[in-house]
Amino acid sequence: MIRLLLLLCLPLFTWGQRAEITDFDLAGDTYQTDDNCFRLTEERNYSTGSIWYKSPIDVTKPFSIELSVLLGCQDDSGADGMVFVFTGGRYRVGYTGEGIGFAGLRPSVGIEIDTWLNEHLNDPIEDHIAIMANGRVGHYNDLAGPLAIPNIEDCKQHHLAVRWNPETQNLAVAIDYEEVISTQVDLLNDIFGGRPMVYWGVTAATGRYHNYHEVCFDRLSWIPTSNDRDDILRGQE
Ligand SMILES: [Ca+2]
Ligand SMILES: [Ca+2]
Repeated sequence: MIRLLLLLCLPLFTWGQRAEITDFDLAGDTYQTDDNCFRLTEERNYSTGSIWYKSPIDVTKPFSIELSVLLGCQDDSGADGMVFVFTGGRYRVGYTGEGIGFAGLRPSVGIEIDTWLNEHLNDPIEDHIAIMANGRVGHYNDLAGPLAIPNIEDCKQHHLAVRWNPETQNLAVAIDYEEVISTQVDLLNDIFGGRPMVYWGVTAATGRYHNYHEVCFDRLSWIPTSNDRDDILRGQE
């Protein structure tokens, strides 16, 4: 029986590359909760944390990064959210609180999952997702969104997939295996000034209201073999 289970698991590990705890730099309040999870913020005001993959990725190649996020258990009073970030500089983080560790960070692209209404940032009243450029957290120049999503502060892990296809310049995001938002953007030239190697990470922050925020890893892949590449591109059709 165990052999059968191992055989069933094998395709997962031949498709992608599993993240290890030592592959990440931790910043702020972040700590490891078990072998594959990081807690980025605690349930207290003005907590902030981030994780950063130590090696840069190449935006001239397709990749798919899959992980799980947990945005806490408090719906009405929970804040502020998380941002999946691509950035040109290592060890840099943006403003916290309503900036969720992304505000002011450039060059960058952020996929924001925002759980707190900040009226001056033009936030929708609902939890929402947006793809934003260069640390601009006000929803005035988004690459895509903001789009309302169902309450995500539900104490549950949600699968998050970020897929990039450099041929079509499509950056797509799926939550719980459903694509929720995408944009066409020339990451290489319009965002990162022709420099293909960028860093990625996840940031979270609280302000005058709070939730805990966690990231767990399933698998990731950014140096695909030819088969992986076909899989990634097929996943974007
Ligand atoms: Ca907000
Ligand atoms: Ca909510």
